[in-house]
Amino acid sequence: MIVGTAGHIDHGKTALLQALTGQAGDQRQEERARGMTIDLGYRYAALSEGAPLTGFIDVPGHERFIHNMLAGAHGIDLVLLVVAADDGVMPQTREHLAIIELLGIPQALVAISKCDRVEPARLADVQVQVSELLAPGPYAGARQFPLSSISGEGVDALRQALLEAEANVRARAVRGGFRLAVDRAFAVSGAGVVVTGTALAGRVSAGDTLLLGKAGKAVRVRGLHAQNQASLVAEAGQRVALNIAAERLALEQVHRGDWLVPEWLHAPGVRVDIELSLLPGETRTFEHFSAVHVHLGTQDVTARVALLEGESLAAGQRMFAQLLLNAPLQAVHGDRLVLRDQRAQRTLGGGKVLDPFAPSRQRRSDERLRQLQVLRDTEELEQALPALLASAPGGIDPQRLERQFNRLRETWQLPEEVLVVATRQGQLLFATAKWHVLKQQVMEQLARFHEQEPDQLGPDRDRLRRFAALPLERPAFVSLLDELLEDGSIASSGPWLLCPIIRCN
Ligand SMILES: Nc1nc2c(ncn2[C@@H]2O[C@H](COP(=O)(O)OP(=O)(O)O)[C@@H](O)[C@H]2O)c(=O)[nH]1
Ligand SMILES: [Mg+2]
Repeated sequence: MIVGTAGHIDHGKTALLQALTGQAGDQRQEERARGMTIDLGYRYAALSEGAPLTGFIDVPGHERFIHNMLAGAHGIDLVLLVVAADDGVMPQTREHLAIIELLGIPQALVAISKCDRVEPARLADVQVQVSELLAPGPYAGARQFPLSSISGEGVDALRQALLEAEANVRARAVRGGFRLAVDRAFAVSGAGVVVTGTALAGRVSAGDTLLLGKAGKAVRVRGLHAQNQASLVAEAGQRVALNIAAERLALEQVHRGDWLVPEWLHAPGVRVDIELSLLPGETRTFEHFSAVHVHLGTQDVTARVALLEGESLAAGQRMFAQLLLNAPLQAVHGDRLVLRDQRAQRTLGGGKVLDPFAPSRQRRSDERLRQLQVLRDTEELEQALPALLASAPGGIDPQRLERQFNRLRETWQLPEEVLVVATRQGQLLFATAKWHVLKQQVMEQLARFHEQEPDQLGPDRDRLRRFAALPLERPAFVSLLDELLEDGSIASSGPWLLCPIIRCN
């Protein structure tokens, strides 16, 4: 389990982790000396004897919080929101909370710190304040633990709650392809380049080959650490350090923000459709085509936002939107992202990735918006597919879906109503019923052609394709004709296509 801390500066985040783990605050000097196990800002401790190692993220400062939160958020299972009993809820408490809500971190617990400094009546007030703060969001009713990190009072109750959470942590998506968002890279003498990050999906083993960054340089995993311990495999939800090697791989070629993914998953895109939520506290409405910073994993990319359902978005509202990115983003369906203003100083809102390979044309069409609704409302490829196909008249490329959902073909359980059509340019998926309708339409159009052009033997393929004006790319159209020719529904004479006499008249 990975636990992140959040809360206003000086409210006692670091002191609390010290009380929970028994480990002293800033260990960075020491960590630096330990080679590959270096993981700045993280500490690992068992919450009780024999419990697995829990990773705690604690970074000093507000800006660093934001950046680390954005970077590590996918791996965080639980947030400890720390509110000091004397100050109560402060501006950074609100902003941190807004960010963890946007990022979709599954659970939160609240520590009311510095209880040794206040009277019981004040503590009660702050607890009410916190309840009200959380009430409208996903953490409504989150448990609160009044405590003092100095005297240790109340810390054990929180520890117990963390141990319970540890036991219930959701099983992560280990089935997809491995995804690591690189947050640091450094050289270790004797080993070479080491990168650290949180594994967002899948599993990696020593010896695997992965592609690095947008250029997709192939690197081999020579060795790895998971949750700060040497290991042969690491999987989603763990903090990972990978020792990577490739011909002429220099440290300068590896950057924070790079991804490591298997070859089949490597497909950075510059148009990403999302569901955008504007923070409730935003004072200005968000205008179509505003410039923003997009944070996803450890990536920070500037972009413009095309609103798809209107010209502006008011505080607290949601809308489908398309990110027009200035650099490619390696995203998959369901990823959470955060948008900050043009100067990357203020959090505006966030979103959920729906389609990392969004179309540039017809992006606001009814059909497209229907697809986006399906993508918003379903998590699983299998659930989404029939509805996606219903609004994809030209079929869908399965390789695209593999990357969009981070699911290799062999793991799919295709619903019966889905048809796999082989074309000269690879496979396409269609709704079985739609494919039959398309065949009917081609036959009708061919009959109409004969009516209109009685002097001609028939059209050739391309002429029929133009004449029929079906929403099919040429390879799919050719496959469709081949099926019709094969079962005798249409006939041919040289390049000319014709209706068999009996059927046409
Ligand atoms: N009396 C008291 N002081 C605390 C408590 N927790 C933290 N502090 C003090 O508050 C200050 C800020 O704490 P720190 O953990 O650095 O806050 P952070 O910025 O949220 O990490 C330090 O001087 C701590 O000793 C507490 O429960 N009781
Ligand atoms: Mg601190």
